Amino acid sequence: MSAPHDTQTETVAASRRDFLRFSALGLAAGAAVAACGGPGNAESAAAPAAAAPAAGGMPHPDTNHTGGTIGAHPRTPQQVRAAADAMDAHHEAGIKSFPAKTQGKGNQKMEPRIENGVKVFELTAAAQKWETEPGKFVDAFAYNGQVPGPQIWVKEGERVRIVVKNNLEQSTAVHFHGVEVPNDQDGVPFITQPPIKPGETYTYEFTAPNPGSHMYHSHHNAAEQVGKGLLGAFIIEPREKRAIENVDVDYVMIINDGSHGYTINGKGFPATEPIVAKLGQKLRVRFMNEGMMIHPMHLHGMHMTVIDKDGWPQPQPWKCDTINVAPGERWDVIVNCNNPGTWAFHCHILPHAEMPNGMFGMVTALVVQP
Ligand SMILES: [Cu+2]
Repeated sequence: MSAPHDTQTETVAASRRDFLRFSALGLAAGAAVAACGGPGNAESAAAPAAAAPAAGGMPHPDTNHTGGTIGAHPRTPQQVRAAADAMDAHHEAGIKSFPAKTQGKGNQKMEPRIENGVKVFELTAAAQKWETEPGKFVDAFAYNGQVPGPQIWVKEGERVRIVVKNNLEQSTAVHFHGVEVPNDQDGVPFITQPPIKPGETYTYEFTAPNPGSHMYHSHHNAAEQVGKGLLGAFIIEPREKRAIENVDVDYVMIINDGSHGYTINGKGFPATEPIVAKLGQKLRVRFMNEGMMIHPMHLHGMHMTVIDKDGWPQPQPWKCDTINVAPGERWDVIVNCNNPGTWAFHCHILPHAEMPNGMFGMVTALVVQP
């Protein structure tokens, strides 16, 4: 993960300065937070920038986050309390700013154009800036201005055409991951097609085959292109749904870990999007990993019932509260939202989710409204 860390050097340095500044304020700052810890307090309102999560940022060597002693100089109980309060203030500010506003929203369902009974989707790949968390703009490659690209939904047996315009300054191609297309539609340059050169347009067409939660992504210079955002959900609905698929909320959760850091649907906490359901509703989560690492996704408060792997029904649904999603995998789970409250929902590789400055990266929440 050296690349994401490098891009965040400035953020880490800024957070460190802020942290030290908070520490210098000592008990006064801590007392202020404690005294007005309600939703509207000034610390929280001012804090999102200060709390900018420092992905991978390690504690300053002079800053003892564990509450112990540094070298030969034991700290007074007041100093220990002040340091704890300063750390807690960062954590609290991050949580209170969730869901934080950022520019751009990816993973939005795309409406096709119908031409002679064919569902036509147009994708344009282009470079742009993308705000992953408040104030953090990264270099992105986006389909139609979105990271992840727009969701494509079709039904099993439908004729589908995908028209891809390449506005990048490098060649690209689109692979339909998990979709059992004819060989010449598989989107791998020099194996099944020539690369789509800068400025060119290329058309894919096939009949939607095996149903399930699939993906589309670049298959050219993919570590860079997919890491920067050339990816999206490609969902083929079955001709006939199983009873267990009748849900109230259907949510696509795409995780990634390239040059944008640890993201859920293109954003890092606190800019991630909460999933909202009402008490008693059924939620389907379609996990998709477009990154290069495994991410064990863990839901608090309720279990998940796993129904599909890579779009294929499991021999029998099975239960868990943590599902390991490896690169390229899709797992579909059902959650019976029977426990009201706001529940943390995060990757359980903890350096992908929580550090001394608070939660960041692959963290969101399931909100079950009473
Ligand atoms: Cu992870």
